[in-house]
Amino acid sequence: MLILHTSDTHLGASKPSRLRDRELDFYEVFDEVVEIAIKEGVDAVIHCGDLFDDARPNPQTYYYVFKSLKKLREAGIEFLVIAGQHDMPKVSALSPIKVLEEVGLVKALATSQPLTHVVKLRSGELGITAIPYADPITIQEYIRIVKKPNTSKKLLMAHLLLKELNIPEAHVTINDLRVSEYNYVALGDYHIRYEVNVSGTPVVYPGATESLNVLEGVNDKYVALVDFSSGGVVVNWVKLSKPRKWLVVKPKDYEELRRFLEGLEYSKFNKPPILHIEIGSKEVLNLSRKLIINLLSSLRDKGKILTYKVEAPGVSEEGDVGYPNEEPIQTPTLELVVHNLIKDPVISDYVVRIVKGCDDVEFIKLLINGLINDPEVISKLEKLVSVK
Ligand SMILES: [Mn+2]
Repeated sequence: MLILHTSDTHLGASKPSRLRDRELDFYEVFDEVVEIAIKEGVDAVIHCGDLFDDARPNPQTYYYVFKSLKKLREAGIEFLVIAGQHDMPKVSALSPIKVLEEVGLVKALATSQPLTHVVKLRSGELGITAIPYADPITIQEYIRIVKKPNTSKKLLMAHLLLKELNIPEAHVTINDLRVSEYNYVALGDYHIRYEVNVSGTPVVYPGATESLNVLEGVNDKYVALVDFSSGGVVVNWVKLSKPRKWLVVKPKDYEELRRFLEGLEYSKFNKPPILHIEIGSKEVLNLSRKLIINLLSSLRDKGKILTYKVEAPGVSEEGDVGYPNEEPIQTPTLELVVHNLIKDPVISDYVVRIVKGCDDVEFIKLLINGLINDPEVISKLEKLVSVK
């Protein structure tokens, strides 16, 4: 029995700078994971949470997820998933994972409660204890109440942070997980690859498949192939080729940066990389800011790099040279377009509400009253029609 373990794909994310190319990066890498699963002929893909970046994915995100998962379904490969915090709506609403389950593309093993499953796969039965994301106290309660499966092959899937990672918001220790009761412990939530073996049981975070920030960006990305065929469980790592590279450069001044960028072999990257520059000092940055930005934006415009960020010690990110286009792009709303066209706030509000197909009785009353009692409204509307 062969299983592909992945997690934290954050589909729909577009960091940094809300770049369209970045959003596509995440889908492209997810599709690579699917292709690897098909090529390796795995029985199932297990996803340990944060499949989506947002609990309300946009149609484009669903489009790409459907497209990739359909390939798995056609190949007869199960996609088993638990919810991470990003897959969980803040208010009472459906997890997007449930949508995928309804159309037959995934098996949602745990979206709000821990559950124990026996999944029938091509090579036999696999028992899975599935624990979705929760706060540390709830996770500890989940671990206490959830039953281990009564099968020969046992897997624990959870979206949580181990205290052994030395990060502040950790949930539990490896000991709390009762690792020895399972053949393999599949984890998600930590974005960097991590593996320990606890008396024969691998405890594994495959890490995120694309990078959400520069700290993750400097690491290679992997999925784990988990082989249950032999006596013990064997983990083989497959390095992903699609993730975009981030380069961290620490030049002392402009000249050093220029020389470095001149000597860089851009063709060796699979995609134009993201540059993260930490210049020697605040003074150097202030002195040569214009030169630096000119150099970088020219590289970006030529398509040699995707985007860049410049920092200096002691210079906070706010108000400094951030990624260009970091400001959210204002999408032209209907209200904005109509208002710019008509200028008159009252009339443009009427028009917007009529265009949107208003069934608000109060508004219709207001509109009729306006038409009857305010001759100016009629004359404005008449002018509008005759001019346009
Ligand atoms: Mn995550």
